[in-house]
Order: sequence, then structure tokens, then C-alpha cells
Amino acid sequence: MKKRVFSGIQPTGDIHIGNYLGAIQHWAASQSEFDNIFCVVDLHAITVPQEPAVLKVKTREVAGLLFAAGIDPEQSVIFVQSHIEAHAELTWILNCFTPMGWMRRMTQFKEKSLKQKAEVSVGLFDYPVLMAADILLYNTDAVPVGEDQKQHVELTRDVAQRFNAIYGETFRVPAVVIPEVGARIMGLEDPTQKMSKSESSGQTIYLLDSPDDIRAKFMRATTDSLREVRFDEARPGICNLLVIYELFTGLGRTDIEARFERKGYADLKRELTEVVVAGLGPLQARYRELTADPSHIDSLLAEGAAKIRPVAEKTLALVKERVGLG
Ligand code: ATP
Ligand code: LTN
Repeated sequence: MKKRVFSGIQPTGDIHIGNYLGAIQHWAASQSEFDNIFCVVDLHAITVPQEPAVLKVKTREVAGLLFAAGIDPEQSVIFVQSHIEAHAELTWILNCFTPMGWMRRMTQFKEKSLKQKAEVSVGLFDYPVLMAADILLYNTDAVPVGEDQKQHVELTRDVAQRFNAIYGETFRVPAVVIPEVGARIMGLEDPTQKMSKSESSGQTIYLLDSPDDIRAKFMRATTDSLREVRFDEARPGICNLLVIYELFTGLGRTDIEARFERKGYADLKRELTEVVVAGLGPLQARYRELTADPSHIDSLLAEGAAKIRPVAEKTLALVKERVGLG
């Protein structure tokens, strides 16, 4: 039996190379080894205000980009979270088994709620429990995510163990899988902040950016006043550009440093632009093909949900039985 992998991505804003290098690329590369489920988490998206029409469009766009990045519907399931009601229902049940003290420690909530101030919703606070429900419904073994989601997967493990301790073995306890390189791609203007969908466009290279946009953003990227092109974590700007170069070329670090030995930052930025434009080109072309018929993505998503709904319903039925509901 193959191990079950589950991961999710929010249909908010535009997907960027941080999402790609930290998560999506790994999901696509290891597909044949695992039994994979990838979820477009629209219920997570509404934890902050969303324009309804935009949310619908973005949900299809994100799904299209996952297929374009090489996720094969024959090998992996891609579905939309709100298409399977069990996610919301299990969240409620898990809420009743999650201590407030655990939730108050979640750093992403603290950061995001600072930006939102008084408007911050109960849903944003509860976001990690919804994520736990996503993962636990499918008997997940491994959750491949970027660094920022590690704490949420750890909470999922704690909730599963607590529930199992009270009611007996019910949930499989998942492992978090973080890539060694690229787990935290930084912003281009401010390389001390992670590249993020919710930041300004100059910080971020989007998967659907044109070659001109990519060039302009890399050329403006913040570096430092030194000259040497080296992987040095004390120099976050140049180090981040080099990590992106490393991941798009697959070259080793010593080879990369040797290549830029007698060159400057402008050369690195030029070559980086070339490899990223070339790397994203085929993905962008596949995305255009896939979305030429707008109903195509919808039918793949409906098939995905139909295929795995029984797994979610079975877990939910077991949980309700254990708790004494119904
Ligand atoms: P937002 O900034 O709006 O919270 P996001 O850019 O973090 O969104 P998500 O949909 O939350 O995007 O994340 C999808 C996947 O991409 C997750 O596994 C997440 O850990 C990963 N990821 C997000 N940003 C980065 C980054 N800068 N570097 C590496 N991985 C990332
Ligand atoms: N919270 C995650 C997205 C997400 C997820 C999941 C990831 C929702 N449910 C389950 C892994 C497993 C994020 O913002 N990146």
C-alpha cells in the first residue's frame, strides 16, 4: 500500500514561485510514490474577506495551475474543500477537543490578526482546526508543506493524539514533510519577509507573470552593498536569489558559486531571469491549453471530489459513532 499524502493551497491571490518551490513542485515530483490528495481550500480562504466572484475564479485558476505544474489526475486527486461537507462537520467536532491554550500559540494567527485588527474573524482563529480536519479525514501519512505550515501540522498531530487517547484509535497521526531547500522563499523587495500572496507584487514572482515582469522584478530585487555572489545566510537578499537559481537549475552550490566567481549581482539577476522564464514557460503554456475550455477544470474537480468523498464520509461516520452523535 502506498502512503497517503495530503496537502492544501488557498485560492487567494496569485500563486507564486514560493508556493511552487516550497510545495507544488514536490507534490508533482513525488506523485508516483504516494497516494496523493491535493485540496484547494476555499473554506480557509473565507477566513479573511473575499470577493465572491473573484474567489470562484481563483479556485479554478489554482486548480488549473496545479494540473499545469504536472499533477496528473490519473495519479492524484485534486478537489475543492467546500465540495465535501465532511470538512466543515469534522471541524466542529474537533473544535470541541482542541484546548484554547493550544490555539493561542499559533504564530500565523498572531501575525495575520495584527494586519486585520478589529475585523479579525473567529474563522481565522479556527483555521488550524479546519486544517486538522482536512488532514485527518483521509488517513493521511504525510503532509508536504512549506515551513510556515509546520506548526499547524504539529497541532493536527496533537489533536489526533488527544482524540485517540479519549476514544481509542480513530485517526492516523500524520508526519510533516518540509523540503530541505526552498521551504521559505523570501520576498524580493524585503528579503526578511516570506514571499506571500498577500504582499505587494514587487515582492513576488507569480507563476503566470510575463517574462518582462519577471525580469523587472528580479532586476529591482534588494541585494546588499557587497559584491561576492555567495550562499551566505547573513545576506538574505542575495542568498534568496541564489536559492531560487539553485532550485530552478538543479545545480549544486559550489558549481553555482564558481559560475558567478568573476561576475556581479547584475549577471546573477540576468541569468536568474533566464532560468525562471524558461522554467515557467512550459507550465504557462499547459495552463493556457487546460483553460481553453472553461468546463474542463470543473469536470476534473467534480471527478476528484467524487473519487475521495467516500473516504471522508467513512472517517466522519466513525468519529460520530465514537463521540456518540446521531
Ligand atoms: P498567504 O501569504 O496569503 O498566507 P501563501 O502564499 O502562504 O498565502 P498558501 O496557499 O497559504 O500560500 O500556501 C500553499 C503552500 O505554499 C503551503 O504549503 C505553504 O507552506 C507554501 N508556501 C507559501 N509561501 C511560501 C514561501 N514563501 N516559500 C516556500 N513555501 C511557501
Ligand atoms: N493552511 C495551508 C493550506 C492548507 C493545508 C491543509 C496544507 C489547508 N489545509 C491541509 C496541508 C494540509 C496554507 O495556508 N498553506
